[in-house]
Amino acid sequence: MTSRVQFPRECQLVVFGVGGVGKSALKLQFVQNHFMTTEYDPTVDEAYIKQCIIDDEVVRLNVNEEYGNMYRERLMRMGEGFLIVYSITSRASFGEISSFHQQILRVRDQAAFPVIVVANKCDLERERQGRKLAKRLGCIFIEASAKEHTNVDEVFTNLVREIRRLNKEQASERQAMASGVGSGGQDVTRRWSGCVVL
Ligand SMILES: Nc1nc2c(ncn2[C@@H]2O[C@H](COP(=O)(O)OP(=O)(O)OP(=O)(O)O)[C@@H](O)[C@H]2O)c(=O)[nH]1
Ligand SMILES: [Mg+2]
Repeated sequence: MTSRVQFPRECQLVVFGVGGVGKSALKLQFVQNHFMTTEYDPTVDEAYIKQCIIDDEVVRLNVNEEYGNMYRERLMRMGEGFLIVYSITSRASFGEISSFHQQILRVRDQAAFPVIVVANKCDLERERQGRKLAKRLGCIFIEASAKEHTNVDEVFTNLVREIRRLNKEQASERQAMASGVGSGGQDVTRRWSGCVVL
């Protein structure tokens, strides 16, 4: 009898957001469990990978961060799920969320994609306007503090769940198409995270 070793699936996640919102801090807190106290050096070529069990399934999360806007399209093409981070202390950072979201949908040519809007630095002040926007964009909304390790794991866990949910939806859609459901004059309707695409 042969036993088959199963390697965990690797999942590419990308963190977007304007400068200083805490992208590196979230990444470091999630992967290494500490809050960065010194300036993070983006030129250090280090992979940020964490193996986790989420809903009884093992996954190796590779967390990538955008520096400036170098390779933005490449990262948007590569990612299987995205964090769009703003800081509750910066209105300007909040203003850029929609633009990141639109660029992701355009680059991926999809009506929806696994995205989490993260209101970081929630240790500094309570600010709730992000919830409304995330709802409008059809994204999950989570407040986090990389400093106090609040909701850091929840951010990444929820994003992986979104990826799996969408993959399942698309697989069953493909199955339905292959078995002829939706043909013969019927409308084919695709549903993603609350959006209906005709
Ligand atoms: N109070 C507080 N400070 C934070 C938090 N997250 C990050 N910071 C601080 O915010 C500053 C910027 O954090 P970074 O993680 O470097 O932000 P970034 O988005 O990676 O910035 P760039 O890589 O320059 O675009 C640092 O001084 C962090 O210590 C948080 O949740 N709470
Ligand atoms: Mg950074």
